[in-house]
Amino acid sequence: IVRAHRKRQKLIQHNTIDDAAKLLRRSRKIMVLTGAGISTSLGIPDFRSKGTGFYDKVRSLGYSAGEEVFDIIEFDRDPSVFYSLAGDILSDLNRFSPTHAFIKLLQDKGRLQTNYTQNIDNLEELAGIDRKRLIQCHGSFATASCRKCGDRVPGSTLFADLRAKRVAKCKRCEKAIAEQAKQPKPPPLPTKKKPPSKFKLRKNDWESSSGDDEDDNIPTPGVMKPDITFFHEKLPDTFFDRFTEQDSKDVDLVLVIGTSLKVAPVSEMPHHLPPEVPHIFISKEAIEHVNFDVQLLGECDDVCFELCRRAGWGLRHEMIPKGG
Ligand code: CNA
Repeated sequence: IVRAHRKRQKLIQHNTIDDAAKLLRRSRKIMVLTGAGISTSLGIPDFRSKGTGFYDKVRSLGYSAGEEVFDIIEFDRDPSVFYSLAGDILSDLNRFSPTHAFIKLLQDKGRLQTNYTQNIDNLEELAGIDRKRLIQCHGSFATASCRKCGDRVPGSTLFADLRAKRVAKCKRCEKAIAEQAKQPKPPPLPTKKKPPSKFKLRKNDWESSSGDDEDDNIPTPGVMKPDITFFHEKLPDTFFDRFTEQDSKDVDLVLVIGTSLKVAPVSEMPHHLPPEVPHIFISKEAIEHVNFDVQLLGECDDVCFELCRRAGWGLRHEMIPKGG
């Protein structure tokens, strides 16, 4: 569904926070599309906010673009770049924001159709969003897999390495290598001089890169990668299946919260919904490439709290920062 941005046609004349609260109250199948902005109040930086965003930090360290850190081709070439920086957006927090609580409230009221999140912090799950109503469009840090043998482990087993900026190696590969080393070595074959090879074999990315032919035979463990979707990787099938087969035809309100809506194909979703479905945008910065019926600009925790108040719903959750 990637295609050039086409502005959504605005058919409905709604534009105030009270209009938004009314839309909330009358809707039963709400699609919530979230981004990194819903977790910044917890201290997890987003990507693109000026000054505080992760991409500015990456650029200040000399990388030309933040996207490099999350590019699968770059990762397979040199995983140390990702491991030296990704700890900054890692969260093993035991709390979630009032905006997460707001989405859970919609679920409790039987109004949440689906929460499509671009976030990888897995805090929706902590907030109690039902797995059946949650699509983690870009995966999450909850699990991790070996790039060589595919072994999947809980993501938290990588956290110490991520924090220490150390590339995490696959334990299963390491075990297999150790087992192999214990096997008795076969007697040496009678030496027959190999004719010099014209071509050097292409090395597996994760094999020794010393350049010494002998070392090519030494097995090395694979590198672990959190199961987050990198640039040049495909989004999970559940994203396309649920959206095209169900939600694009069957939602009555769209809430887009805390995202710059710059990453396709998620950024294209509003254009694939019927024009009569109202769209509400809640974020700190306005965006111009999509026509929203209502744009509510500010801290999303405050806006969600106020929306609930005007809808007559109590959002009971500690404001972050406290007292905010
Ligand atoms: P982004 O491009 O960094 O945009 C975030 C948007 O949220 C910006 O426009 C901000 O103005 C806005 N914003 C920031 N804080 C707040 C706030 N407190 N209240 C309201 N608005 C706020 O990030 P996107 O999510 O649009 O981009 C998608 C990327 C970001 C995904 O691939 C994620 O994996 C990735 N990401 C996720 C996390 C996380 O999981 N917490 C953190 C950093 C990046």
